[in-house]
Amino acid sequence: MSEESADSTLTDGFHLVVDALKLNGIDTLYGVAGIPVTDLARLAQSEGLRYFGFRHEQSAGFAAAAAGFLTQVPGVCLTVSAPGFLNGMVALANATTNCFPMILMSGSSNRAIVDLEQGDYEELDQMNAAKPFAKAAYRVNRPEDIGIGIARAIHAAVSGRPGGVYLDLTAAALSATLDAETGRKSLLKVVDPAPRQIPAPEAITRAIDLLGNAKRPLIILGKGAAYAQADQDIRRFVESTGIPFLPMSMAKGLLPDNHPQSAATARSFAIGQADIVMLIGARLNWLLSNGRAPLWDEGAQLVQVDISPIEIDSNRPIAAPVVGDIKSAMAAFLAVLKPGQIRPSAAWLEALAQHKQKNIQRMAAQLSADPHPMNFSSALRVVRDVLADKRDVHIVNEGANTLDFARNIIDMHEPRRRLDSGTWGVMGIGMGYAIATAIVSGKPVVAIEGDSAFGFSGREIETICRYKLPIVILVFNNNGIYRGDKPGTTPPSPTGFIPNARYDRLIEAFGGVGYHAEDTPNLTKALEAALAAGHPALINCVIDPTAGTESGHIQSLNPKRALRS
Ligand code: ADP
Ligand code: TZD
Ligand code: MG
Repeated sequence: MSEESADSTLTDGFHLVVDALKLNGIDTLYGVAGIPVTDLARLAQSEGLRYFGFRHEQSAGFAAAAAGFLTQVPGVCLTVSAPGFLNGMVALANATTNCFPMILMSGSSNRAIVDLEQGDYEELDQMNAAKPFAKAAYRVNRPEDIGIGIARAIHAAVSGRPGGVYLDLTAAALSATLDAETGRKSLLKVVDPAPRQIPAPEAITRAIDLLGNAKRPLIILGKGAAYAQADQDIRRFVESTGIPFLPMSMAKGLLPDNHPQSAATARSFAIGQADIVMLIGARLNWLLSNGRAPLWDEGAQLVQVDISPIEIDSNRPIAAPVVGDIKSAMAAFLAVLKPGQIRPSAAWLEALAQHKQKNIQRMAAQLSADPHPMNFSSALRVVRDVLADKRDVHIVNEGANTLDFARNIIDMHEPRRRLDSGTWGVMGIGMGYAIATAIVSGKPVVAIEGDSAFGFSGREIETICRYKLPIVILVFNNNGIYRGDKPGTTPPSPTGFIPNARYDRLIEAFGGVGYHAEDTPNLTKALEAALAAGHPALINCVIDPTAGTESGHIQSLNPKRALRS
């Protein structure tokens, strides 16, 4: 029960929301204030919750989603009605797509008017608009239902496959009063919101038997494995079986990228040649070529460890499904695994080692070049080297070439230190993810951003400066989307921006420190200085506009005109 209403015999919807969140250990809100939730944000703050006010709801929502991924507690985003709600919806849909737990809580207008479409201020049937994009959507119409509404939202967000949940808070319910004692009794503290889902023992045996027959086994770790926080057991399983592993981008660091069993530098070879592949918290979606040839051997057999039973057989047959939560599943594997039961063949390990060696040498040549202006490899080599001994630094990464090169060049050594565009390949997560990561971890964050990608959430540099967060933004400025090599044409090219823009000057408007780096020595100096200072900083990193490729590494997904005019 909040201070203000402690002596009174009445409470209201605003107080009940805050009390329900506190009761359930939710201590942070990310949002944009306005009718009808301003008082909710203010009250939350005065009641000891942390409230982070953003400049756009999409970034606030992305922040909530990132916080959910990092902590397993749903991140909560607070927005106003109709347009504010819709601005937050991209983040909610993205959270659902990425299996991140978050709750989008929006105030909504007068139900009687909205439902007859009579034209209320910010009128929209938000709950129904949210449904197709959310794991669940609920509406609270009465103050006495707030406790249940928040409990249901928490359960839905974190149980089973995590996702985004919409909670509609009508203005009437927020401002309605209720007897304080009745209100207190209406609140509930959820018990075991993400219950363990222990896989069936026969599923574990089936998977181990299959892996025991493998000559060329491979483990693919996805961001579900990172989310599950089963770091020790995953590492123990990988190391005790000796199976080579590949991390998906956000699973990098679950085992260090320089681990001898990492097959990341021989990715296509490893996937193409493996006879049995074990997926742990990774879907066979486009990021894994849907499990199809030519990347995959159609004859390979699969083990899939996933919490969602309907993920199994989604793209190709899974010979050994293990449905359960990854923490329980890995513990179960380790409990029954006998020494030497699974043993990759020496020929397989040797072939992988040779491929790795070849690819590492090829990459080394690219990485050692120091062209002027910088290209993606040379600039990222600087970032890699500066971060080499700073393992607490978290990375956020978006763009096309900027994403693809950084994912490969920057090694991760700790779990959940890298967040990126994820399953949708969405641009705009940058500042929201960086802000939440800095808040949740209390550690420095380096956001490696394409210049286009940065533009989607760049307005949040004011937010970063306002909260004095230790975030260093690197804008890889190549004058455009993918590449900006046709400057000054009229009309401007669909992918080109104003050439040689000085993004570093933007952050200076808000008291942050801007750096302009045209070569590798200056980039090294700027990044070292920015990290040492621990203040908000933006480094405008000049990249050769001809260096990138259209669509980065996924050019094959870009349809081309069949007919040339
Ligand atoms: P990536 O993009 O890294 O390949 P995906 O997002 O495609 O990863 O896959 C993540 C998978 O992890 C989803 O299928 C999801 O159901 C699953 N998952 C999420 N959390 C857990 C968990 N705690 N236990 C088991 N599976 C999980
Ligand atoms: N809008 C949204 C929300 N997401 C998207 N992915 C896109 C548009 C399309 N898109 C990409 O897929 S990558 C990209 C866009 C606009 C930007 C690439 O340019 P960049 O990176 O400057 O960020 P590089 O390093 O120049 O390739
Ligand atoms: Mg660019």
